[in-house]
Amino acid sequence: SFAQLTEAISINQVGHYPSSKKVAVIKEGGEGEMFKVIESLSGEEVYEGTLVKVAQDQVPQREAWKADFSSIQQPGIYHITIEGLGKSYPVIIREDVYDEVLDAVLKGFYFQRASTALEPEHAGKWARAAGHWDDKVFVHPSAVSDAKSEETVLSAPKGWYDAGDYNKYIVNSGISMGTLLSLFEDFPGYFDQKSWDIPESQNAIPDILDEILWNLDWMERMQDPLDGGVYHKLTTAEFEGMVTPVNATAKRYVVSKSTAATLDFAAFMAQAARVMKDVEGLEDKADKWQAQAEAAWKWATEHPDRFYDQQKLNDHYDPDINTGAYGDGNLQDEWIWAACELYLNTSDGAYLEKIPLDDVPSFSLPSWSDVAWLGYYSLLRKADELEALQPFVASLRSSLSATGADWLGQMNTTSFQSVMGKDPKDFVWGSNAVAANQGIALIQLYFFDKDPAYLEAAMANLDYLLGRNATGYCFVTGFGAKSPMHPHHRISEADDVEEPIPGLLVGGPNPGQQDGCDYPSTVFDESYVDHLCSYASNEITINWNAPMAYLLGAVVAMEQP
Ligand code: 9MR
Repeated sequence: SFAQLTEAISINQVGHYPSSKKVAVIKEGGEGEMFKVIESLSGEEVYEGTLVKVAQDQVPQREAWKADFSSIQQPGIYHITIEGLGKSYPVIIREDVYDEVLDAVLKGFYFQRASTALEPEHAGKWARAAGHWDDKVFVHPSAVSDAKSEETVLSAPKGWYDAGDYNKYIVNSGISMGTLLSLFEDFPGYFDQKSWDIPESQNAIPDILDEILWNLDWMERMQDPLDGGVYHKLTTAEFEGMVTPVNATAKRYVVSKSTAATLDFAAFMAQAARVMKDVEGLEDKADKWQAQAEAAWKWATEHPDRFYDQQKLNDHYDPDINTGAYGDGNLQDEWIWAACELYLNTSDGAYLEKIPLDDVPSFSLPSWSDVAWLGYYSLLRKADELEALQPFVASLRSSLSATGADWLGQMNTTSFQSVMGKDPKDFVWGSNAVAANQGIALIQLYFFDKDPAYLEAAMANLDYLLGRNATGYCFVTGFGAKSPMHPHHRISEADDVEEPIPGLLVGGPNPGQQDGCDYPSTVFDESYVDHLCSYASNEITINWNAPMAYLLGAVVAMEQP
C-alpha cells in the first residue's frame, strides 16, 4: 500500500534508466532544504542533496523545488524523503524499466479491436465476447447521394474503436496509423523482433504490423471503390450506453464522404504501402494500398471542399448523427501530409504543387486536425533520397531546430521541468497527447542534430506523463503507484473487472472542462479528474495511445545495445 507515502514529491512512477537524468519535483518544501534518497528495503541512505527552487513559471501562486538525484545509477528501488513531508512513492531504477509499459501501451490497440472476441490467452481477465461485426453497415443518407455504388449496405469489419466510445473515425484513425507506421519506419530493427502476445504473434509478420493490419483491413473498406472517395466515419447515430461491445447493438452507418478523411486516407495508405511493400506476403496488398491512395488523392482534387460539418448534415438528413465530429475547416495540412507520402512513393512532381516549397515551413505540433508535420517528418526520414528537395529539407530542419531550442530554454522554467508546461495553451482536450507528440518532435530533432539534450527533453516529457506532473497521476492505466481507475471507457466500465484495461493513456489536464464534471482545480495543469464522467480529461483514445507508444518505443529502441 502506498497510503503512507506522500504525493507532494512527484516522480516518474514507472522509473528511470540507470544513466538517465532523474529529477523529482516538490510542490511544498522550502528553500535550502535537504532531500535524502533511501534504499527501499534496508532504509539505508544512499544520497543526500539540496532542493533547488524552480524558476517562476505560469502558475504564480505555485512554488516548486527540484531534487536531482541523477548520480544514483545503481539499479534498485528507492524513496526520496524530505523532513516534514515524508517519503515519496517508490523510485525505480532499472535497465529495462520501460519494457513492460511499452508492451502494455502497444497492446492497448489489441484491446480496442472491434469485431472479435478477446480470448483469456491474450486478454487475461479482460477477455470479452465479440461485438460490432460491422458486416452490415448502412449507408447513411448523407452518403447515399455521394455513393457511386448502388449499395445501401456494406461490410467494413475490424478496426480499432476510437476511444471510450465504439465508433470508428477515419480522420483520427489516420493520425494514429501514421504515428505507428512511423514508429516502425524509424526503428525497423527493434520492431521486427518485438512481440507482445497478440493472436498473430506466431506468424512471420512483426506484431506492430499485425496490429496495424487489423485496423487497415477496416480502413480499406471505407473507400468507395468506384470513385475513390472515403466515408468520414463508421458510427451509430448516438453514442452507445456504458455497455460491453456485445451489448452495444445499435445500427451503424457510414456517413458522408469528406475531403479530410480522403486525404488522410491517401497519406496513411501510401505510408502503409511504402512500409510494407517488402514484407513477405504483403507485396500485392502494398500495391493495392498505393492504388487506393492515388484514387483517394484524385477524388480529393475533384472534391477539395467537402468539409465535414455535422450540424449542417443534420439539417438535411435523418437520422441526426451526434457522435464525434472530427470536423476540420482547414485542409492545407492534410494536403501536405498526403502529398509528402505520395511523393516519396512516386517521385511524381505533381504532388509537390501542394507542398509550399517556397515558404519557410513553421513548425506545428501534430494533432488529428494538424497533420502537416507527419508528412514533413517523413520527408526528413528520407532526406537522403530527396536531392531535388534539399533547400526545403534544410528549412524543415532549421524550423524544427528553432522550436526545439525554444523548448529547451522554456522547460527549465516550468514547475515540472518538462516541455509540457511551457504554455497553458498546450493543455487542450487530450493534452497528454500534446506531451507525447512534443516528445516525438524532440526525437525527430535528435535524429539529425544528435544533441543529447533533445533526447533528455523527450524523456522529461515521459517523466511528466508517468507521474512528474501537477496531478500526481501516472497517466497510463495499470502503471505507477497512482494511476487512473475510472477512465471514460465503455469497455473498462462495463466489464466485471475492477481495474481498467491496462496500457491506455488518458486525455489529461484540460482546463476547458467541457464535460462539466467536478474537477479538483481550475488551474490548467491540475484540471484533471479520475472519474467516469470526465470525457474531457479522463477518456482514452487511439490517437493519444499512438504517440505514447512512439515515445516509449523510441526510448526503448534507442536504449538497445
Ligand atoms: O480528441 C478530440 C478533441 O480534440 C476535441 O476537442 C473533442 C471535441 O470535439 O473531441 C475529441 O474526440 C473525441 C471524439 O469526438 C469521439 N471519440 C472520443 C474522442 C475523445 O474524447
